[in-house]
Amino acid sequence: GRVVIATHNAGKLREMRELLAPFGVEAVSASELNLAEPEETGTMFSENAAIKARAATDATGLPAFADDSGLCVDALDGAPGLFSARWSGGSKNFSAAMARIERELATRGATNRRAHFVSALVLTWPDGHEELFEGRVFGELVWPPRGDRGFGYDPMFKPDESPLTFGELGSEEKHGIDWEAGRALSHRARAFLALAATCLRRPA
Ligand code: ITT
Repeated sequence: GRVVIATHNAGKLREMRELLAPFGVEAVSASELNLAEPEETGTMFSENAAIKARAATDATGLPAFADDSGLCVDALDGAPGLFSARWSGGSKNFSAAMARIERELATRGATNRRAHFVSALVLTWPDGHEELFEGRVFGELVWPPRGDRGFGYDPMFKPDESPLTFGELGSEEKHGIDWEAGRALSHRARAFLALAATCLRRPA
């Protein structure tokens, strides 16, 4: 059947489509359906993902996936975290958001450049049932940013598993999915791997 991908973020939508593709589900996005964006009032990634997915299911009567994600910087006490999209301002300027991270690290005289991405993936069903899957990836912040292949904060984040930033990796490498080994690289691919393990048939 059809599912809604409840996002208005083009980079995220592309990745979620790629991650769903092997399962042969027909996916339509919240932007294609002109669905309103609900207010993200939660205090945790999982709450905001549930708000977005449930709003899409309520509006369409279809199952819906939503991802709420962010970059958490250790030396900034986890910021921008839940506010990762909001740090880019209304114009979604991630060069400015990355520069702000670098500036705040400098202001604090921080030498610790550890950070991680989080993805909370919620699947809601018309019968009220919902499921939550999470993925995380740990790494280092680089400066200046490198690569233009990803979106958001990708050019500034280098996962521990690779010498390249997410901005330098192609999306196959960023997902880094190995079905046989049950491994993935990105936070989002790790969340989808957890989902695949429980409620979807593994791709052939
Ligand atoms: P939707 O709510 O419509 O899905 P959004 O951009 O507002 O879109 P979030 O509230 O989850 O999504 O914000 C997460 C932000 O964190 C997002 O805008 C990106 O800038 C950043 N982010 C999340 N995953 C990322 C990734 O894989 N690579 C780079 N940046 C990422």
